[in-house]
Order: sequence, then C-alpha cells, then structure tokens
Amino acid sequence: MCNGDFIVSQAMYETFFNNNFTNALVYYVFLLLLLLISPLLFLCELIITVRSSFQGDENMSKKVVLITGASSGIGELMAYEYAKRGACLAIIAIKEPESRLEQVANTAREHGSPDVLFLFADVSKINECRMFVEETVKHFGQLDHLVCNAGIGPIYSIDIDVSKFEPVMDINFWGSIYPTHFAIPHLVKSNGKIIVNASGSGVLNIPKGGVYNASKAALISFYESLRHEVSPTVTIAIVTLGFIRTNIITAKYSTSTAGVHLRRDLGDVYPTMSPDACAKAIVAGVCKGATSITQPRFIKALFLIKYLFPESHHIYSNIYFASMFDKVQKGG
Ligand SMILES: *[C@@H]1O[C@H](CO)[C@@H](O)[C@H](O)[C@H]1NC(C)=O
Ligand SMILES: *[C@@H]1O[C@H](CO)[C@@H](O)[C@H](O)[C@H]1NC(C)=O
Ligand SMILES: CC(=O)N[C@H]1CO[C@H](CO)[C@@H](O)[C@@H]1O
Repeated sequence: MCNGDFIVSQAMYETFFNNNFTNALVYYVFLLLLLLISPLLFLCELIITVRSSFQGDENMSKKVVLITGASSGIGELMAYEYAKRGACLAIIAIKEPESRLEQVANTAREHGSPDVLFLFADVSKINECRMFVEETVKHFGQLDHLVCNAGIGPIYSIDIDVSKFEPVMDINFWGSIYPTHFAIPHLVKSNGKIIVNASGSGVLNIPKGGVYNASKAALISFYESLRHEVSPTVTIAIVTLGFIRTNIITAKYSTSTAGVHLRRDLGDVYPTMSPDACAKAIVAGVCKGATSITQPRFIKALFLIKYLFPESHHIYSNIYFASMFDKVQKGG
C-alpha cells in the first residue's frame, strides 16, 4: 500500500508526532475542533434521545429473563419490573442461610410473572454457571435476556491484605463472563439481550474504588469488544450506575466484607437515587433497545469530563470523593 492511501502520510506523521511541541499542539487543535463541532454532536444526541422515547417497547410477555444476584438490591427490583411486564424469570443467587430468593420468586409471581424458577449458584464457579443456564433453557425452552447483575464491592485500601480482594474479580468479572459464555448460543437463537452491571465506577475511578472499580472497568472493556462479534443479533446493554440506595453503600455491608469498614452509610453524606426508580429505568431502557444506560443521567456528564479533561477530573474527584470517604470512615 502506498502512503497516498492514508489521510495522514507517514512523513506527516513523523513531522508532527516525533516533535514534542507539535505533538501536544495537535492534541489541543483536536480538542478545539471538538468544541466547535460539539453543538452538532449535542443536537444528534438530543434527537436520538427524543426518538428513542417514541420507540415501542419489546413485548416481554412470556419472554425468559435470567437474573444473577437477584436476592436483593437492584437485581431483586429488576425481577419485579420484568414480572410486571409478564416475563418468565430464572433468578439466581448464592446459597446463604437466610437467603430471600424464594421470597423474591413468590413476590415476582404476585407482580405478574407466569413462571419463576429460582436456583442457588455461585457465579464465580464455571460449572455452576453452565448448570443454571442449561437448567433455565431446559425449563423454559428459550432464553431472551441475560442480566449479569451479581456483584460485591468491598472498599480497597493499600493497607489491607491484597489477597482478600480476589473474590471481587471472581464474582464481578468472571461471574458475568461465565454465564454470558454459556448463554450466547441461546441468545443468538432468540435475538436476545445481555444486560451488564458495570457501575459508574467502571468509568470514574474514584479513590478507594481500587479493585471494585477496576473489575467494572474490565467488564466494560470485555462487553464493548464482544459487541463487535454478536451485534446486531444480540444486543448488549451496559449499565453504569452512580450511587444507588442499596445495601452495598451501607456501613453494615462494609463491615461484612474484607475491605475498609465504614462508620456511616455513604447515603448519609452523598445524594443517592432510589433503587426502585433505578430498576424501572434500566428495564425500560433495555426494552427500548438501549445499548448504554446511565442512572442517574447526570453522571454521564462526569464521564465526559473524565475523557476530555483527565487532569481536572483527577483533581475534583480527589477532593470530592476523598472528603466523602473521610466523613464516612471517621463517623460522627
Ligand atoms: C405480546 O405477546 C403475546 C404473546 O407472547 C401476545 O399475546 C400479546 O398480544 C402481545 N402484546 C402486544 C401488545 O403486542
Ligand atoms: C451491580 O453490582 C453492584 C455491586 O457491585 C450492586 O450493588 C448493584 O445492585 C448491581 N446492579 C446494578 C444493576 O447495578
Ligand atoms: C463512582 C463509583 O460508583 N465508585 C465506586 C468505586 O468503588 C467504591 C469502593 O468499593 C464504591 O463504593 C464506589 O461505588
């Protein structure tokens, strides 16, 4: 191939990028250009949002939805949202002495789900993931939505034994990849959807997020890449959430994990979204075919700042989130 085939020729590339000054200059010129065309991009974004609000919802009646981590939090509430839309459910959670999974199954039936299967399994174990995907398809004959929701979030700190954080990757990362792997052949048949719980922290790396936030970033990376392979047959919706009022941000949860223990709930010092509103918004978005869902919506603006102005992002997140963790750790 001759150089003429490239917009930027090799000679131009070397002139600009092998020189520190012009190398930096090119970056700022790009930033400026981006600012100039941003009104246009803004308009496109607005049109897409408005258009999607008029789009019809997927008819979930008799469709089969598998949800991991469904015994509490957003997973439980998403089960009810799907139930209200008439979907059949397979709900999964790890076996615990006081598991509420059976109770969740009953409540989902009351909300209108025609059939609910509940199974105990550990998402960090390959064989258990294969088992629950197969059981679901055997029972219902199909699989339409896979919601990889299960996750844990101990707060990392450099003075805690690092081996204690291994389960975070096993559950948050592998615990999504394994079920996805076994579900894909069935989702291809049904033109189905995968819903991934990536959390806002996968993008915004706040202090002490450490392993938890990194596991979420890995998820985003994996599913963005998988999307190239399976779309448009299978739709992948990546969900990035800010702080939602679930048990994961409470002091009680933090003392049950190996991570940093909080004295106060994060919800006391940081405004949080109601989990009901959040679950409703996620399921509504998924049924409209969204490929990325951010709740509360405003944190999307923070993502932009992070990508465009990484240095400023580092400064404000340091000041803001560090003071937040100070408050909840010291109590008072
Ligand atoms: C949704 O699908 C069911 C069959 O699975 C059908 O009976 C029902 O009429 C459909 N509803 C709408 C609004 O299309
Ligand atoms: C995602 O995982 C976190 C824990 O990592 C959990 O608190 C939350 O309920 C999960 N669900 C969604 C949809 O974010
Ligand atoms: C923005 C965000 O959600 N960050 C997460 C990073 O990790 C910490 C510690 O586990 C979580 O509490 C945060 O939710």
